[in-house]
Amino acid sequence: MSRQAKVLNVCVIGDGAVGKSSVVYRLMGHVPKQRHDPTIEDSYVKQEVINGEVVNIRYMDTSGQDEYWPLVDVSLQAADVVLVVCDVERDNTIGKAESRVRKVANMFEENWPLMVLVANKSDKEPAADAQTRLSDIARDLDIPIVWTSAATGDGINDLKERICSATPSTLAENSRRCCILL
Ligand SMILES: Nc1nc2c(ncn2[C@@H]2O[C@H](COP(=O)(O)OP(=O)(O)OP(=O)(O)O)[C@@H](O)[C@H]2O)c(=O)[nH]1
Ligand SMILES: [Mg+2]
Repeated sequence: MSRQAKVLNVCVIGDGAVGKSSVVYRLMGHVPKQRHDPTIEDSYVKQEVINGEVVNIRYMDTSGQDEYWPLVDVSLQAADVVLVVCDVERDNTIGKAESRVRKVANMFEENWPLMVLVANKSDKEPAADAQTRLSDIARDLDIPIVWTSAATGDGINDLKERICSATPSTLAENSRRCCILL
């Protein structure tokens, strides 16, 4: 009997132009485009072997614009992992990341998905106090923080390791169908 494939749903949220799509491209093993092409909603699947098991990691890339929050909300409902991305160069995106982390924490009450604060654009000069503020948020909410640069690829392997430490909760569509042999 074949093993059932599992799906690990990873929802990527954060303010506009912080680099969500670029981080997803890197996680997919591609080099991101430099041009900013605002996302409404995209989804990509990459197969990984986690603890000897094949897992389909589904990256749900979302919009940074508040008007699309209802779409983000739907993606979040299915998430095993939530990446909350900010741009370390833009101070306001750090504050927005904090409010998004709190929003997700409230949505899930006790059963939080694995949340990771992604401090992106680490190749740039961070805003004053960015490091302290991000560390405070991560400590207050007891979530890990990973510094990344989607531009250079720095930190992407660390992020992938964090993602792969989560437990997939869904079975792949085909695996849900069962066949009974009589
Ligand atoms: N220097 C630098 N630029 C980056 C990095 N990540 C993304 N960018 C640039 O930032 C801009 C926005 O990147 P996107 O990945 O499109 O940002 P996004 O968060 O998906 O944007 P929306 O979909 O509009 O919310 C692009 O010009 C990217 O090339 C990074 O780590 N370093
Ligand atoms: Mg995008």
